[in-house]
This record gives sequence, C-alpha cells and structure tokens, in this order.
Amino acid sequence: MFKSDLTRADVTPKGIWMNRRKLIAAMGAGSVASGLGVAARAQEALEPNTWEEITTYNNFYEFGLGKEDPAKHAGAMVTEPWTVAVDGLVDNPGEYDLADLIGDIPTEERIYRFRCVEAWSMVIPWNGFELNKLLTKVGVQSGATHVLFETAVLPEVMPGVNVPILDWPYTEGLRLDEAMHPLTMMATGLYGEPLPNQNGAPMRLVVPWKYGFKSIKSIVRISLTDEEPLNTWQQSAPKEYGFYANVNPDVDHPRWSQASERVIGSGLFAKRVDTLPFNGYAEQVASLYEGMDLSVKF
Ligand SMILES: Nc1nc2c(c(=O)[nH]1)N[C@H]1C(S)=C(S)[C@@H](COP(=O)(O)O)O[C@H]1N2
Ligand SMILES: [Mo]
Repeated sequence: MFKSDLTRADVTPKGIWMNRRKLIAAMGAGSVASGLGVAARAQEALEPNTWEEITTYNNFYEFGLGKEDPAKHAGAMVTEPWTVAVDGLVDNPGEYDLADLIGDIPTEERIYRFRCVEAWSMVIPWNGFELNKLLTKVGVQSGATHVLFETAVLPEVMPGVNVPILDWPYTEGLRLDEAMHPLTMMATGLYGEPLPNQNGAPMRLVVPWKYGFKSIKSIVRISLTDEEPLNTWQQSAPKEYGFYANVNPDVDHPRWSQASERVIGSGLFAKRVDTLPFNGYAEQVASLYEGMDLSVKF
C-alpha cells in the first residue's frame, strides 16, 4: 500500500477515530479539538490540593462570609457527641447518635474534583462512604423520591446564624437516584484525618458532579420525602441557583460565566481551566438527566 492510500481510519486507533466522528456529529467540526481536550482532562490523574488550601479557603456561612472565617471560628463547634435525626419515609426513623448510625460502615478514600458555583475549584481527597449505604441501613420506603438534609444551627458558636444572611438551617436536597448513586458520598475525613470543622465535621455530603453548595456540611437531619426539597440557595435567589446545580459550562450564572474555573493553589497568577460538563463525571452521571433540559432544570 502506498502512503498516500492511508486514510485517517488507518493511522488512528479505532476507538479514538470513532469518538472523533461522534464528536464531529455532536458538536460540529469547529469544536472537535476542545471536545477531545475535555475528554482527556476528565480522565487525567487528579493531583489533590494541599491540606492548607482545603482547610483555610472555605464556604461555611454559619461561621461568616469570608473564606477564612470558617477556619477561624469553626473550631468552637463541639462535634462529639453528635445527633442526627432520620425521619420521613424510612423504616427506622430516630434520633441517632452519629457513632451508632455510621460507626459500622467502613470508610474509603475518594479523590474528587470540587467545583464551587463561584467558579473556583480544588481536588480533594475525602474519606467517607457511599450515602447509599447509610440510606439502605435506615430503610428507604417505596414512596420516597427525594432526600432532604439540614445543617446544625448553633447560635453560641456560629456567628452567621444570628444574622439573616440565609434562612437557617442551611438545607439541601437530592433526588433519590442521585442520593443512591455510587459517586455520592458522606465525608467524615480528609487526607486520612478526621474532617476539620471548617469542612463540615463530623459528617458532610459530597456530590462531585454538582456545584459545591449542594455538599451540605455538619448534617443533623436526613429526611426521606415524596417531594423536591427547597434548598437554601434556591430559596434565597431562585434565578441564580436551582435545585439540580449540576456543573455545566454551557449554562452561565446570571452574573458570571461558568465556562472556566480558577484553580485554587495554582499561584498568584491563578491558572484557569475549562470547566467540564458534570465536573468531569459525565460518563457516570449524564444518564440520570436524559431528556431533561439542563438550562431549565439548572
Ligand atoms: N451548612 C453549610 N454547608 C455548606 C456551605 C455553607 O455555607 N453552609 N457552603 C457550601 C459551598 S457554597 C461550598 S463551595 C462548599 C465548600 O466546602 P469546603 O469549604 O469544604 O471546600 O460547602 C457547601 N456547604
Ligand atoms: Mo460554593
């Protein structure tokens, strides 16, 4: 065969060639290069942020609005003992001591991308367990469609809850299939250490394909419901924050672009990278939203 007889199909491994063809069909020829870039970044090994970065640059409005406030003030919160109410459509409702509720569930490390709706990001090595293990343990009843979570309100140690910044308690929710998804975890640790209070000790949610505000901290209530919970940020500004909050570079926040993100820890001239659909977890979770208009259900 003469060199000139080679086609792209001959010189490119078939999988890549097929992907390229799919991408051309899906995105139009102009965006093929960036489409391949997205796929590559979604699969690249994740280099975690430092302990210092993860524990000193936080959002936890109960302890103040500044990024450094949670590290300054959250140490005063007593997280042991800790009681979690489990109620609603469950077989085993109750006021559980946290150790009784999760003490027998083994933990594992998961290194996840973390993308705040404010357009900054980190990579965080959590310790914890899949939320589905806790839900299975308390027994989800057949009528349940959603899960609601609430954060503690501790006016003695949380300066923020004495001010109507948000409607306390901080509340979040997931659809039941999102809550049962194997990527969804309850974190109780960081870098193999107990979770620092500023990161949501003793137990916080982590949903890596959604904006950070879904990952509610210092949980004291888990409720199984048959309706979509009204999460705090949606209640506060419904045009800016929805229930789903899936990371989506194609749907901008009304006041800023979501197409790219500032990488925390990348230095004074912070690096910006393209934001990935579903924060890089599209392969695992996009099917949950098949047929939904993600610009309406944002
Ligand atoms: N209770 C509570 N949970 C919360 C918040 C909060 O203010 N209060 N902030 C959210 C937001 S906006 C983000 S980005 C993440 C930040 O988590 P981190 O500080 O561990 O990085 O926590 C989320 N969970
Ligand atoms: Mo956030």
